Amino acid sequence: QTDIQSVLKNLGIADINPAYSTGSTWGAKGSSGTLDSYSPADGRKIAAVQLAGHEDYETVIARGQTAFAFWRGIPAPKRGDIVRQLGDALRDHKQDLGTLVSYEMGKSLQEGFGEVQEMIDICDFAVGLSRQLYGLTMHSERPHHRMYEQWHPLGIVGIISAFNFPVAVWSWNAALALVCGNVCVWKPSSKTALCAIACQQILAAVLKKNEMPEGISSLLISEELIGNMINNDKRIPLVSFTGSTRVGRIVSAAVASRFGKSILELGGNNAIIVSKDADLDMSIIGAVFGAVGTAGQRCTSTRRLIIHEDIYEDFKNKLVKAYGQLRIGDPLDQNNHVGPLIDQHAVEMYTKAIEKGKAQGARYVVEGGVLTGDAYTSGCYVKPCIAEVENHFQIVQEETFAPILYLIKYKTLEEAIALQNDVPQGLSSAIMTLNLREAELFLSAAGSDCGIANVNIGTSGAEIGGAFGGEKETGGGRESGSDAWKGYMRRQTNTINYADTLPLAQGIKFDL
Ligand code: UN1
Repeated sequence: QTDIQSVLKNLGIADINPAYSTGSTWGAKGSSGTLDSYSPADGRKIAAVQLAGHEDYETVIARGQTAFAFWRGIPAPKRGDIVRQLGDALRDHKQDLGTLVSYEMGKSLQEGFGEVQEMIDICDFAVGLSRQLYGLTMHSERPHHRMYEQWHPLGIVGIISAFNFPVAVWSWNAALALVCGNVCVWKPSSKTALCAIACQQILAAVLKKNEMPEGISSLLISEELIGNMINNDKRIPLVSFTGSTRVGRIVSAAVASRFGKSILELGGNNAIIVSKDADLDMSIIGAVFGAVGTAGQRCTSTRRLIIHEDIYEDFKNKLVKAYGQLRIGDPLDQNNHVGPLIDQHAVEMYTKAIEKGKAQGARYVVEGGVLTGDAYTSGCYVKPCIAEVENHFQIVQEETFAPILYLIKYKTLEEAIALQNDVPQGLSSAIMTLNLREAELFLSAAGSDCGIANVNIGTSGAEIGGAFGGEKETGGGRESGSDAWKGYMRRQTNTINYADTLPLAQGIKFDL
């Protein structure tokens, strides 16, 4: 039994239940009610947190604006040093923060620690980046002219994150935004408010130690109100949103209508193609972890397996056997593979998806169901299940955030790639094959249409070093590694004339 109160105490948040924070200042002036945070692991209430209102929001934005004027003047490597210290603080708090993630969100303890590790990794990445943020130099067509480009910060970056990665997604955005010279305003999922308060507390302590002003990193606890305010606020030039395609569509339209920038990380409908030339044992591990890890609540969770007809029956039997060995229960108990869904609403969506699937022709080879009994009193535990389907079934075209895995049979790789691409979403994809021709075709322009395409690795568990995100209804945004930092800055092209005449571009003559 984990003593969650001492975890909260170790994280310094046992007595904090604010509506907002601008750093070391926590408050709730214009609070619009309270919200209880429950653990899906045992159904217990962890704490009550206040919800931010208009007045809180205005306080946060005003401090953010003042802080930006200061922060953008700090040299990027110095900003990087503060992010380095954040990484160090996260190393110190990995045990407690990972435990809180596991308890409040419901993912396994190993995955909770993994999430904190992703935070540490992105801090390391951002520290290096803080001495780069490179622009290019170009050759001017005019004599004695120099042309180059430089990157400037944007201002306040709004981060709206989801419950499923309650701490890592914030850090991918915040670590990059901060080294780029922006300040951050975070509206986390109200389902994982305590994880957010813990992160804010850790960063606030680092900022305070460095005598930084309030407003460099702010937090607003809210259900929908604050998200809408952020989306429509001209003072927030960039909104990074992680969540459903349905809400993403609203965010995208609101931000675009005021010519703001957005980074959208929306739904996935990720498939693994299992070739007849695959290493089947490896494929089973990749497929099962992808489908049941985080109880199927990752954007990158494996939702579909597209399996070659020659090995279909064999692979299906192996899968059914593997599912028989899954242990479902308390995510903090490291003997269990699968924890609960986030809440009972999620359980309802899971149950409905199974019913809809059956009505549309899905044949379940591993039956689902809600678990009951002493170990499952929260009512959030469900059985991972597997169904044989056709790709065009409406339910298969949708992302259900639950451990439901669909099996589809194929004959040729071209057909498999077409099936893999034939969904509205385009986040992650994978092929299991030892055949070089197949692997390369899958990665070619005629292959996967997703933002992430893997060979002999499942669809989930991306490293932070690469750009993370996807195409089509996944939203097109990129976060994390590679040059995703450019999304957090504005590019400026500069031309400098050191001649004693003023030649015009394109050879235009203009004499006075
Ligand atoms: C998400 O589900 O929102 O690739 C992000 C992965 C993780 C990130 C998932 N690194 O599964």
